[in-house]
Amino acid sequence: ITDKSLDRDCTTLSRHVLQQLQSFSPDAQDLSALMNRIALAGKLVARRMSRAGLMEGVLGFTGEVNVQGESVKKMDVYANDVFISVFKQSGLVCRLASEEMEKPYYIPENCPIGRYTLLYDPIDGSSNTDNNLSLGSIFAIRQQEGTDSDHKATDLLTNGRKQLAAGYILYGPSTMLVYTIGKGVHSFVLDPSLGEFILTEENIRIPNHGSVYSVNEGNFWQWEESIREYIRYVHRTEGYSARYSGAMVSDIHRILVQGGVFLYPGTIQNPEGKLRLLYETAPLAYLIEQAGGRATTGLMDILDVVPKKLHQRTPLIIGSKEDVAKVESFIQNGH
Ligand code: AHM
Ligand code: MG
Repeated sequence: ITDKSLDRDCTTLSRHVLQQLQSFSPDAQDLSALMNRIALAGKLVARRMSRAGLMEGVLGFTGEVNVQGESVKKMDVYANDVFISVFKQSGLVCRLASEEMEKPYYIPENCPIGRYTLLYDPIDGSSNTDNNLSLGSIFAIRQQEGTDSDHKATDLLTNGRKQLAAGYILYGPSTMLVYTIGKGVHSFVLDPSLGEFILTEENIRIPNHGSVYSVNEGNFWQWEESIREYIRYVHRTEGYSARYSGAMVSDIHRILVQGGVFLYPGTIQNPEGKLRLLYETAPLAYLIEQAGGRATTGLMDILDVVPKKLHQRTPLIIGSKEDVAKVESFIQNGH
């Protein structure tokens, strides 16, 4: 074993966050502790998923419908609660807002000093849960502004440039955590024998162009003509490959590594599309921009969108700079 590999084997997530900030300031300590908690939630979710088919009561639906009008799976509830319970013990987070909860969840005992809000999608790609396919969790951390004494959380209705940290956990053949605190994008793999996320790549850069396009083409006739025209362009241009898994964390992770573009456009019936800004599109936009890519609604950068409500949706076109620009030019100029 060389010193270098030993060093790499020892760079845990919390150490990495501290190194990024190069100081022992209170902020650095806080962010390191917060990322550590997110990692713990990821480990708990990964552990349950790894044995899901062997245990009673893990897979399938609860019978409830969430605030988005979607059927809730048992795993959605479990993962949602895991994040709440790990942050209850952290002392740092006063509020959590997620895809599965109509209103933010307050932890009153953390509120006088709790300065942070966690925004998260506990299970991204829920339809993959019962099939043993890739899933994700998406997260972002924001500073709480004001006291929010009326629990209306209006300070969350600001643009994505206010995010302090963002990233995702990918539950694939291995469990990965990819994050940014505004200083590049870094990936970690969970070593189950150590129970630690270990650094695997620092300062990941997304290629400027890639051959993958990732979109649910089943919606073809529901889209605006400009999106259909872009897809026709892809079909007649040599070298493109379609990849769409049903979990955007895994599709966007592929694009982060290999380049390309992921699209979830609006439809004529739902011009805002499906994905939600605060805990899906804005965190991923922040991360992909930090890696040198772009994320847009087609008309404006995702990070400039100011939501009117907590669960606001946005169209999403995200990935390599050149590929995103190509889609944008179809939307804005028709070619
Ligand atoms: P979810 O958080 O309820 O799972 O929804 C988000 C997911 C994305 O991961 C994925 O890209 C998309 O929804 C799939 O939706 P569709 O089946 O409409 O293509
Ligand atoms: Mg989701």
